[in-house]
Amino acid sequence: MLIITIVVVALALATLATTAFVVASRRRSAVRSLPGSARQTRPAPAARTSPPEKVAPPARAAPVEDQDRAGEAPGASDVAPTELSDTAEPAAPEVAEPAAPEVAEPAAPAEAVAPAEEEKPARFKDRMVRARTLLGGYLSAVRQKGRIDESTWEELEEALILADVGVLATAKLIDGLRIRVKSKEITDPASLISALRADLVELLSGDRVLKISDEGTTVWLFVGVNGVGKTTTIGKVGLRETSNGHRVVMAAGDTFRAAAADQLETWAQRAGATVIRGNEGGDPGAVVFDAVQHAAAKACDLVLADTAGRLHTKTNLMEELKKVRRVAERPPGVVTETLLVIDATTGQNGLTQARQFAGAVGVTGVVLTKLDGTAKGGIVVAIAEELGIPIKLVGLGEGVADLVEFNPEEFVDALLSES
Ligand SMILES: Nc1nc2c(ncn2[C@@H]2O[C@H](COP(=O)(O)OP(=O)(O)O)[C@@H](O)[C@H]2O)c(=O)[nH]1
Ligand SMILES: [Mg+2]
Repeated sequence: MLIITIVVVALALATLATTAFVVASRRRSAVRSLPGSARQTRPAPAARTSPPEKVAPPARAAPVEDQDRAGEAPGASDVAPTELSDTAEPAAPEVAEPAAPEVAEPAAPAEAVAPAEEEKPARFKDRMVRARTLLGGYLSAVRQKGRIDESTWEELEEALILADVGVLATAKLIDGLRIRVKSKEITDPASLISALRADLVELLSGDRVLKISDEGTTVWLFVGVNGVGKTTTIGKVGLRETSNGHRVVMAAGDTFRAAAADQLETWAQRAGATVIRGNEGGDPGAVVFDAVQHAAAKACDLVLADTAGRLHTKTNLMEELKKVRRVAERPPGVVTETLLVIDATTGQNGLTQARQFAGAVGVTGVVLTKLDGTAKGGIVVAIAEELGIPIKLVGLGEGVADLVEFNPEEFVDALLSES
């Protein structure tokens, strides 16, 4: 009897232990598969990271290849918009290296080689290599989203600031688009991108004609800081204008170094133009005055006046340029254009220069050089928006055919290119 009782009690205990074990293990597996478990619901970063991949350093080194890699890089979304705006300026150093295949080809020293007729005019999309690959990822991400929400605006803002459009112009563009989305005029990402494109084209559609005076001798003054491409631009414009039937005199108003006048002479020979030069360190105003007198005496109708981006003396550059302008205006001289030459690779610095020169000498148009290769391009928008100065000519390379009339549609297409 005792034995039977012991066996029954032992069996009961064993059953209890088994039941407890099964219940406990079921609970554990239930917790693991709960939908709200913290680790599993943290969003996979893929969706949000795809556009900033464009910002990651490799994008600069190998832009074309990167198009295909968009969407891979987790963690790139950590880059905040404010940080991006700060990086807009110092982009120059790393920019020097991305010798993309398209850019390599125009780098030949045009001065000594091929005549103008043999060179095909440069195309924006082919040359704006960096700008072209900068915004593509952002725009594709905005488009693929399927709807417009707060992150859409963040992407667009980030993209425009990154492309050098500048904080003010970006805010203005975004605000305008937001109003139209609110009023349901724009309802989907594709229309939003089209509207941005149209706004940019309109903003950049200034008067691009370089004016010739009917009375007197036309003078086009070229101003800008050192190294931006003034002398090269005068050479290219001179060649273009002599081909258009004008009789051109070039004034070597950069008397800071003799080499500047020599450089101008090389271009003048090519263009069939005359150069008037003074002594090194001489008065730039006197050189321009002589050039106008010479043009009038020889029945030439156009004077292209080079100026210095720095001076020998402590005289303020802006004061000196005002003086040059006054002298150039003496009859028969008529200054119809004061063209500010800006190097597109200097980013927001270009905007600062534009403000200073515009305030001092009344700039009528901008020539934006070096838009090929490493420039981000958006500075064009910043200048047009903030100063209302039209971009008249653009340098897309060093070759003689690489100075072209600014074309807003082609430019915006290249800037907003998604391929
Ligand atoms: N890549 C590129 N280089 C340019 C362009 N325009 C000018 N340059 C180069 O910029 C350098 C400085 O030009 P220069 O005319 O001497 O500048 P300046 O000091 O303003 O007269 C030269 O090596 C030019 O060949 C352009 O549109 N693209
Ligand atoms: Mg020069």
